[in-house]
Amino acid sequence: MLFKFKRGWEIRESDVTSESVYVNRRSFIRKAALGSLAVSGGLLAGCDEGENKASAAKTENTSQPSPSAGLYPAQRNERFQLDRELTSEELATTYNNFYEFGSSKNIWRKAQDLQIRPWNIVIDGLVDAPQELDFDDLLKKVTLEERLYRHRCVEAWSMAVPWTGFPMRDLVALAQPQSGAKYIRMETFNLPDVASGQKAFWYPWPYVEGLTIEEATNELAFIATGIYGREMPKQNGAPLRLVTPWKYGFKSIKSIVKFTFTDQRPISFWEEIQGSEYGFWANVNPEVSHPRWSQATEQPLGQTGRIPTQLYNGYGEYVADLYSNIKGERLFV
Ligand SMILES: Nc1nc2c(c(=O)[nH]1)N[C@H]1C(S)=C(S)[C@@H](COP(=O)(O)O)O[C@H]1N2
Ligand SMILES: [Mo]
Repeated sequence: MLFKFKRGWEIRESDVTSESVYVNRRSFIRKAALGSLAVSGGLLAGCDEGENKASAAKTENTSQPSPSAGLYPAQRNERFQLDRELTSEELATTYNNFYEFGSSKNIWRKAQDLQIRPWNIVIDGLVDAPQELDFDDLLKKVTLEERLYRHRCVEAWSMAVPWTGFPMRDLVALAQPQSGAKYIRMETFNLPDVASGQKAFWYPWPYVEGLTIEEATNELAFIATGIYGREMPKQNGAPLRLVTPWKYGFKSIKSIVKFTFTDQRPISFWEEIQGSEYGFWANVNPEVSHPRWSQATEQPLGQTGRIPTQLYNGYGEYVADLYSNIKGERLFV
């Protein structure tokens, strides 16, 4: 109901060149080549089910009782202050990128099909403590806190939300990486029968992302398990997702099932699709444009008017040192 009227800030889907345009163009070419390939509804960009009518309450997981619900809300860590208003919970939980459930922003209903309990997490590779553990057992080994962070999508929309979670360095400590481990490769589930976007064979499923160990142990790198003082809604990447607020949003991989410590730089989902548009580092920089979007300004969800984008999304004091000795690399987009 709330969204029957046009939002002032609104970027209509028809006005947005989504992250999927390149692949969809490619998919049309492939389909033409394959001739009579039947395309089932909903797999292509723009096949939206209509207006968002969600209320945040409706997005709550009602199918299973959660053993960890009592951990929320967690105490706020006041070190991380915002320079802007929080995005409304309703917008942040109904305007999403989660290509596993389709390439529109309106995937929150479909995402409810994801079963998040039990949720097995694999930690493997170059570590002294390889392990498989249940998500709720992982939560017993960490201390949850709330952090207010900005989020900047490469599509040039942004939000500011209260995440609940724990520092990624605590997960790294659990794994006990060996000295040869230089990167952490993360992977999302691969369940095409549940997440119909994964039936789109032109995407390199499962979604993969990666960080260097230095990035992952930077104090900003966060594993989020909740948002707005409650458990993570499925559409935002339940039960656990990465949050790296100085990088473009596509780095913040959702619904992670595996952390692999490796000496090889991981090739991420979007890099595999179009490496010239989505590099490994993908740090926010208003001066480095993406081929399809200027990065100079951004549209905060829920606001009228654009605002300037900041280098490292305003987090340079925390992360600029990570990159000061890296030469000859494309650090931005
Ligand atoms: N597994 C997975 N993780 C993902 C994505 C995705 O499609 N699949 N989209 C990314 C992009 S492009 C953005 S901007 C953020 C969006 O997070 P939000 O929906 O919670 O705002 O999730 C990122 N993580
Ligand atoms: Mo994004």
